[in-house]
Amino acid sequence: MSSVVSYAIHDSVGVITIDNAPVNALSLNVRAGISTALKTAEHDESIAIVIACAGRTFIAGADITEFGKPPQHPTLPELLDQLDGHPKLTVAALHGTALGGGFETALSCHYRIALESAKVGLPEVKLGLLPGAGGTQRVPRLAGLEASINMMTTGNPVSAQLASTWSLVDRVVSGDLLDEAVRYAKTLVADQASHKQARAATFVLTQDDRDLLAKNRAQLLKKTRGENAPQRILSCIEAAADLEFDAGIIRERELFMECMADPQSAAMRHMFFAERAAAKVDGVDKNTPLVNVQHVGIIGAGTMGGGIAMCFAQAGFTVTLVDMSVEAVQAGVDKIAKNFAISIKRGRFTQTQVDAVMANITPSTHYEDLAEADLVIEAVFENLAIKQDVFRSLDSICKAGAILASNTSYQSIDDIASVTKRPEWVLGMHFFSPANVMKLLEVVKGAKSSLSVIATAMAIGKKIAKVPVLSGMCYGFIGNRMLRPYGREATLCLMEGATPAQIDGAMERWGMAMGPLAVGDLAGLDIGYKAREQLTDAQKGSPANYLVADRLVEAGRLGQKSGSGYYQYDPETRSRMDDPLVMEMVEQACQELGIERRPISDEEIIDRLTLALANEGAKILEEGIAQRASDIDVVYCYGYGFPRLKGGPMHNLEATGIGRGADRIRSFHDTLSADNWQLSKLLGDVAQGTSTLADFRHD
Ligand code: T1G
Repeated sequence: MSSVVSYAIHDSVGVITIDNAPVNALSLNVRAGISTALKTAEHDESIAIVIACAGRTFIAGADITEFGKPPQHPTLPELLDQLDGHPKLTVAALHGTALGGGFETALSCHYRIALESAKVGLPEVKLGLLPGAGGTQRVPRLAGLEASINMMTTGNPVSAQLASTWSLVDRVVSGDLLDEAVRYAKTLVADQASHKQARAATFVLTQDDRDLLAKNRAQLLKKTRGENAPQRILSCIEAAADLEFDAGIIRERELFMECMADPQSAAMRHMFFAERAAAKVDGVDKNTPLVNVQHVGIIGAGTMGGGIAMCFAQAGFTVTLVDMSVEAVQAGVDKIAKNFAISIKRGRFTQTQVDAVMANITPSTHYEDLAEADLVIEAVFENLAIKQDVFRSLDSICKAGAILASNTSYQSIDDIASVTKRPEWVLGMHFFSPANVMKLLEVVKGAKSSLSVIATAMAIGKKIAKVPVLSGMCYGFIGNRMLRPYGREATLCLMEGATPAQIDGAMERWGMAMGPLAVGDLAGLDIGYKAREQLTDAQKGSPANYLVADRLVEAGRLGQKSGSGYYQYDPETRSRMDDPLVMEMVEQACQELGIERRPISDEEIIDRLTLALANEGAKILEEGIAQRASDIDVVYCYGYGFPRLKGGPMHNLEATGIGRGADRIRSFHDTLSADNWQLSKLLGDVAQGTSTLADFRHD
């Protein structure tokens, strides 16, 4: 046997055990090992076969790292053909998360037994793919239409119990899985149970079913903003009804190969690995000591502080939520309870679960209650002096060895750390609003932040189900620093000839979750207004960048919260409506500034905004603020609604051609603004082929 697959007979049952850490992915040596074991079992004295896995999970899928390389035999479809046609009765023993090709392997067995804690799923759609080893043909035959649509277009795993109601799992057990599986196999043989093959089951679509498929096609196209894989999955499900099994497999393979060749899948596979790479910090390894954090203090019970408290309480931490007055902290707790009540209504939590989480939160108006906290996160008003006062107090009250973090969006971590005697224990933990929903967490290291403190913050980010990305210190860190040129170009497109609806529409049709001006209205135009009040005219740049935004705020048009900003908002539905008054303000400002408006194409809007992001991202990379280009992609996809099917601003630039991008930036430099469009050195080098974004590391 190979090192990753072993075979032995237990109590007359041949047991194939896969041991390929960390997730038993179906790499070539695993496929070859299983194939060899099946051949051996065909002729030995075993009466049945069990396929099981060592480690924390049954096979979690094909080996994604092999994608894009020439296929190596046996391919997974070849292996599953061998398994499906095996002369002996086969049983898959499932624990952990049997996913993708792993669950397809189980579906090619005659029976499936699972631990009650196990989950099964077909997450390929999250990679821009589809189950390409028979899953789209077997699941409909076993589980029917609605379960198939649910499993394959959401990609979300389901419990073994639910899978058993869909006939995808035959037995759910607790206790020793291998013992139970061997016993189950022996019972099946003794009972002369049939060699149940999914391919033999029938799957028929009624007209109502076909109407449901058509409805799902339309819904998914809108909901995913143009992802192709879900559409191809629905076509596979239709093929499962319209074609014989083998013909359906051929159709599935055709559509799977279309997915594999689709830039959307390359982008989504890039994001899969980018998210995991982001958790790795240069200089940190498994020997880096982590601070033990159980008790978390949060200063500020406002929107951000309350949302942050929810994240930690849900993850089981003890939380002390502090604000200046009983009314303020109680208002924060009430808001948290209200948010959880909505989750209960949506069926996400039970009341019992919420009660347990709420019990983790203790309100307080005394910093002294944080004396024994292991980590304190400050989430007060975005003003440096106020934050420094908070950190002075915390520094004198909190125990030695407590981490002091700021949720600041812009302030210097070094300026904050400088007022403490423990700068090594100070860093930024920048959450995104709403903090209990948005996945991104920017961990911002100060000049003196220790590696242990940084590593602890990154690990805690994962514990509270966030996607942590490390950022160095600069104004706006990674995300908000890139947002400035992005917002600048949106404003200038508005001044130079476009309308809010054209700008936002172009970006949303391109794939952004929300257009830039609508985002401004959502966040509140007064935030930028207040930030600009602290800047000199020179720092603010050309008045064209902000004149209209200032005038909107001065007219009381703060955005959604005041009912109008760049748009009018329906008070009931909060849907946005164009407002001629805005264009009057724009045209007035253009006259004052001598700007002659011109037609601007959607393509120019998209190029200016996406290249503004990528060019600033390249500068951030050159300066060592971000560790790697893919970290920047993670920031934008998880914190700013950048479409995963484009893979983030840096991946998108490479996918659409860095040479073209560099040329467009140079032309913007010459035709729009030399100041705004300085091509980053790194992009210039990469465009010449002297380095790649993926390989770049700040020395
Ligand atoms: N292939 C290769 N490496 C994988 C992998 C996979 N399928 N899944 C995980 N890894 C690596 C991951 O990069 C990380 O590496 C380490 O394992 C731990 O992962 C034909 C075509 C199973 C729920 O999409 O959802 O089958 O960073 O940090 O949080 O139809 O991994 O340590 O070097 O995520 O405990 C379908 C993807 C593939 C499942 C575990 N399967 N994986 O989560 O650990 S396509 C998937 C996951 C397919 C067939 C199709 C999760 C997990 P490193 P981790 P985790």
